[in-house]
Amino acid sequence: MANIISRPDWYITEREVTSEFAYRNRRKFLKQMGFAGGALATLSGGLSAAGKVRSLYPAKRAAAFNPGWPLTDETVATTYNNFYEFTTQKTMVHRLVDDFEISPWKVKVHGLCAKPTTFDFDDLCRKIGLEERVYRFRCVEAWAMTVPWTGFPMHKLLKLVEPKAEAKFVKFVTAMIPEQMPGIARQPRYPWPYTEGLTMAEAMHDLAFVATGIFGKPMPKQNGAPIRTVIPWKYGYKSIKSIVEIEFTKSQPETLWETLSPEEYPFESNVEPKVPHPRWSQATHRIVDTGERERTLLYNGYEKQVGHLYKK
Ligand SMILES: Nc1nc2c(c(=O)[nH]1)N[C@H]1C(S)=C(S)[C@@H](COP(=O)(O)O)O[C@H]1N2
Ligand SMILES: [Mo]
Repeated sequence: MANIISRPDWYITEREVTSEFAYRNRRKFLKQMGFAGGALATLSGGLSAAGKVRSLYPAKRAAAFNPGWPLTDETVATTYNNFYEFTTQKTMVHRLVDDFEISPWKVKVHGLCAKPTTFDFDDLCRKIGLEERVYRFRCVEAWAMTVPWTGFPMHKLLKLVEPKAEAKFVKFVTAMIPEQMPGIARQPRYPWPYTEGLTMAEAMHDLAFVATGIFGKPMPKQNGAPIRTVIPWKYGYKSIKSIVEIEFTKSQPETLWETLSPEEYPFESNVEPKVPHPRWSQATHRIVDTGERERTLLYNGYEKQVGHLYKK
């Protein structure tokens, strides 16, 4: 979704695939040379240092969410990122997150609820507890990966503050710290902070997940540390990173992408292979580490679980 006016996205994507392969070859080379450990330590920089919650990892994998899909290569999943607060160049995000401070971290949950609360991130993890779920993840740019996420179902968090009956939507807000996030100043016309939203029914669905880690470890900063959402039946941009605020609202919240381009990135944004993006097909996607093409399934394969939410 980079450069929504000046350049089609597939251009960016293909260019970055090339650099991804170049990177992987370099890694192979380093491995042959016996430097793999050092190279990986540098390249996966940005792991959360939240010491107290570290003992919660690795969390137990929930059997119902372990369908046996091959997992995406961990290095690819943590070095090929969309996080525009840092840069629009996917393979560079992980190199720009060092100054981003994620501890201590607070999440304010407020709006139409009986018990608005500002949670300390570490306390929240220990209070709710963590589990692991393997989900398919499909970006609107037609690439996909399969990731073991650690965290908890969103409803467990939302219920803590007792949402009121008038609450129809949930709005999410990402941290906006321009001194630590160099991408913000580079896109001055974007309506920062990054915001996203769900209907109440979507947010309370058991598949809607709040992730605090991946691959059995605390969330790398480039993947949205310390806390992000994962909504596996919607395009990737609905899964908002580094959340500082959650608000229950009566009316549909504005989102960054819908504000920028409503025809391309509407509020609902379910994965629907038959509904093309105005500039490309959504019928297939590329598996991000193997490069294989696959058919995209309705609701990213989660039709059985979420289809009832959208029956008209
Ligand atoms: N705050 C914020 N959240 C964000 C984004 C972003 O730029 N900023 N990019 C989105 C997009 S387009 C995708 S595909 C996913 C990518 O998540 P990943 O880097 O963990 O794969 O994050 C989403 N969440
Ligand atoms: Mo995306």
